[in-house]
Amino acid sequence: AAIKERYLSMVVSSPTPFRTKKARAVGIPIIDLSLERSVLSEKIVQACQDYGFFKVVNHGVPMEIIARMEKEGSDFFAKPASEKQQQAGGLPSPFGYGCKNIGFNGDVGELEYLLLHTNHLSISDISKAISSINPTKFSCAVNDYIQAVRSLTCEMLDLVAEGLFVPDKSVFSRLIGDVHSDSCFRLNHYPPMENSREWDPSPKLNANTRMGFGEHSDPQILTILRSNDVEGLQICLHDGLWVPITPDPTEFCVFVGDVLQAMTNGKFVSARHRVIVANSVKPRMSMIYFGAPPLNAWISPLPKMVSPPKPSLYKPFTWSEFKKAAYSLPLEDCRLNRFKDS
Ligand code: GA4
Repeated sequence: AAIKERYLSMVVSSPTPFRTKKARAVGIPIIDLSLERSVLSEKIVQACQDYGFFKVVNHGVPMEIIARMEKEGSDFFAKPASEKQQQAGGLPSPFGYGCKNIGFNGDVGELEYLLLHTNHLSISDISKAISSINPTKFSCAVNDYIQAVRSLTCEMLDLVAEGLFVPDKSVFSRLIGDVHSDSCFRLNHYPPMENSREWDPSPKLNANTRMGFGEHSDPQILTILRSNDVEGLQICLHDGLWVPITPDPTEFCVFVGDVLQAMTNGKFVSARHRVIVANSVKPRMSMIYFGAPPLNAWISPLPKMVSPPKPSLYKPFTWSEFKKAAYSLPLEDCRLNRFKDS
């Protein structure tokens, strides 16, 4: 009881950015995708509304596809820094290999990453850069993984449309399934603190944690994240409380992005999240698919989500316009506020 009380007082009294509470205690939804469709659509909509975030189990993505992608990712990050930089550092910005720098506005984190556009051409380009001996091994792993998570994303978006009783059931998934979709894929690698001398680390947040990836929401429609078993991900609840998400390599984490917030006229709010690297011996690695519209797609609140008591919150914008704004602003900016309807 004494420990519990101390824990609770910590939760309540620490300054806002570091107030955290265990995910189980706040009921972060874990949704079983093998459930019946009508139950599922209701659960997903509820989770998107309450948290902008949920986890899925029984998702149907073969473990073999996930494991192959994970192996390619860790093999890449195990290479010497100079090699990673040389092989994938020079690809068209913002894609390719990056280390610590996030975006173009001075944001930094304790991580290295590989950011790829999901079109076949750019994947085959990066694969050739990474391995001249066997370029198809990497591209096959990425293409198989992307194909599997894309269809999972489309399925979940159709369920969202059903749960919202939107007449056009593929209004969201069509944007991601489009051949010109601007979706991207990212591998994030957070080295353990033991390597920190080699890494010239940024100041510690406290005794043994560092900011891996600072607070932000994802600009796209829906994000699907899978990580190894190393912790670090936290999400922010609507009341400002930060919740650590227990890592589970068999599950996927799903985040509502800014575009889905706009299309649902604010019924869903994009999930603010961050990664805090703790003193682990093992690196955290996450593989993240960001489902996005084509660059020229117009985004606006769906007619079904707008009514006299709920007037349109956002003015129409193209994904290209929104993306440009996102890249011109700091990572933590609430960029949708700049697209408010007056
Ligand atoms: C967050 C989600 C994706 O990782 C990403 C990120 C992008 C980048 O790292 O290049 C951004 C960031 C993300 C949001 C605001 C802008 C763009 C860095 C940044 C400061 C690839 C994306 O699409 O937006």
